[in-house]
Amino acid sequence: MRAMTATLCAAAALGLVSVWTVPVANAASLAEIYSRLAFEAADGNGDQVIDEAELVADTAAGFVALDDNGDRRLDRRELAEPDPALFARLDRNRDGSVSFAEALANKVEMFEHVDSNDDGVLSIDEAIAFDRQACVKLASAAKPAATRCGY
Ligand SMILES: [Ca+2]
Ligand SMILES: [Ca+2]
Ligand SMILES: [Ca+2]
Repeated sequence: MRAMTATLCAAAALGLVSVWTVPVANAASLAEIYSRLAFEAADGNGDQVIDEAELVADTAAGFVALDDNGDRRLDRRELAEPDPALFARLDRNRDGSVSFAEALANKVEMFEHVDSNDDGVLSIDEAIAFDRQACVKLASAAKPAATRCGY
């Protein structure tokens, strides 16, 4: 299960793609199942919370899985031609590719925002909120009606 989950999560771990945009009737339950699987995969020590070290490890795993040519940068092709607005948000120094530092900066920002009780770790409920926020960001960056969140 973990290997399959890792593949499924690779892109979503970076907040770059989202299965929360799947336009099916039961998308809400799919989204929550996905969030729980992603949470389990990211919770390396199994203590039911995701700390910042686990977030870094999860982001790194996703980054490596997407980096087809191994140059430690994600270009548009490796990101499956993302929406230009989304890409621009990730590519902070505007050099045309997303470095690990840029990908991580995006994740850490979201982590801090979603850690609503400020205890420095994400619970499952906060993680679901985190996923939902990633989806909303994607949906707002995407063309209207092209995607919608499963929550
Ligand atoms: Ca943990
Ligand atoms: Ca690359
Ligand atoms: Ca860049």
